[in-house]
Amino acid sequence: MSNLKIKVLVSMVATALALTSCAQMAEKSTSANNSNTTSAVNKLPIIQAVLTHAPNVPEQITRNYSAKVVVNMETQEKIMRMADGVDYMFWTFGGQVPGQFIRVREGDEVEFNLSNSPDSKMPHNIDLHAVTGPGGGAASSFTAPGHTSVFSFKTLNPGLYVYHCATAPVGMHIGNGMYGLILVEPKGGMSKVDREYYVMQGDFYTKGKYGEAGLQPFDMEKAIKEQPDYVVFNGSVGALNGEKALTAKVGETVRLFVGNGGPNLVSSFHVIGEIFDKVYVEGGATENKNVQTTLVPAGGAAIAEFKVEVPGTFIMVDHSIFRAFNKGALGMLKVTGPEDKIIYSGKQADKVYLPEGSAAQSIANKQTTDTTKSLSKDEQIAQGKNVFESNCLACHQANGEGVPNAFPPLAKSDFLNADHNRAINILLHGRSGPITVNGKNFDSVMPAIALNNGQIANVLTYVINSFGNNGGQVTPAQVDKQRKVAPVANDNEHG
Ligand code: HEC
Ligand SMILES: [Cu+2]
Repeated sequence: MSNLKIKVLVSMVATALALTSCAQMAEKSTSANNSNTTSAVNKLPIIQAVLTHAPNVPEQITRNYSAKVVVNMETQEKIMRMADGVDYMFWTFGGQVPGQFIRVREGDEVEFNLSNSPDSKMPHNIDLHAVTGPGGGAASSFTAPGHTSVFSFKTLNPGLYVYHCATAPVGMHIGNGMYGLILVEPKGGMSKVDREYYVMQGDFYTKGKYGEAGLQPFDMEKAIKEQPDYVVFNGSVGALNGEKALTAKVGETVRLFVGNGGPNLVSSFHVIGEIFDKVYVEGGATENKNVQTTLVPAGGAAIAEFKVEVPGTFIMVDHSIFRAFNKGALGMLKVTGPEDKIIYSGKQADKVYLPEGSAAQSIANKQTTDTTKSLSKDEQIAQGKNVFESNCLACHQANGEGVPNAFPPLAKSDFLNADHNRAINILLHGRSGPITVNGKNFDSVMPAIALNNGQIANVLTYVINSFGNNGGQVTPAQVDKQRKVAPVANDNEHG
């Protein structure tokens, strides 16, 4: 009996489809005047969309005619890295967060094929903000695991748009990473630039606190309270750091397609040391000029363009700044090329300024429960590199070379290599006062940095195995032991 029912249904659907296509044909042939009507349904050339994973963006569109663009996308639920030692079951468009970047042209007809992986546990759909129609496509694209839905839309408005899953509970689908960007280029095209990148922010809510190791489940209560543990670019802490940093050369113009999936937070997107020459506000047609920080709404976007004039590492942040340094909303753009001392001189002088009574400042250093499972030395080095880049690089510099008269070198540091426990104590408690490193005198302040035992062990293991240092290993147990010893006021004179 159920078989019969299905057959009846199928024939009904087929009839309905036939009816619509007839209607479409009739409509098209009348509107197409006396031109060829035979292929009226499919007059547009068919193009298979090239989709890219962040931070990459598909090539700029050069054609000057409309096309039927076929997009194939698969929703996948996947355990991936959230931070070092922290995993999360992400729900994705295309297997990564954010979802694949789609690039089409104003006036195109987009045929969207949304497949839901047979391995999925949940149904998913897609709401594209570039769609004019109910739910932005959501109702027509509701797709059970192991199925494919097809719907089409015409791109009426150019701009940069967010797409996201809109299956109930919507907040949870978005909160697990189901969002991405679709760019509808205006008919006239976009100006040529040297580099284009895709950066998308999202906030995440986990049962464990920031950095707590293991597979972390989604926390609905924190999500409702809008208290994320992680705020990240491109799906994980450090996704745009170190070797994964964006790159450019001096003199080039960079265009960032910036999105914000939310689900909750609004982003104050800023690149430290750069000014956006041009911002397409909210991803629309309005151009703002000379912008320091641009607001990217949850479920919104912005296009930021700037020429890079000097070399260096430019840090991208959500300028709600605790999110950047404590929750992960920090990425990097590395610019190489010749310096321009007129545009930026570099440090010209450094004089010690220590007002009366000043001492090492301590950043709230609550001992976080250390859940780091025991790592191999190589794993420690790999994770320590990330700790270094977000906590030490700013002062001690990218290759540990330090800054003359201000920050002592960690490269080939006789001070560091002589005594690892002393270095542990510096990280635990900070340090101020005179210090001699490699024969050079320094007299400054290093604040204590809120790191847990594992992070301190990893960063020191990384440093002593890098920058020409003598090698070795620092374990979390060793750090724990030092933590329990009362801080020593100043320990630079003995080795
Ligand atoms: C805000 C700037 C700043 C940051 C961030 C910082 N340091 Fe330091 N660090 C200093 C200063 C300044 C000194 C010297 C303090 C003094 O004069 O007594 C120092 C000293 C040291 C020393 C001992 C001297 C040497 O060169 O061997 C070590 C080791 C060290 N820092 C490691 C680190 C590590 C690892 C990190 C990251 C987890 C870090 N520091 C983050 C400023 C900083
Ligand atoms: Cu979904």
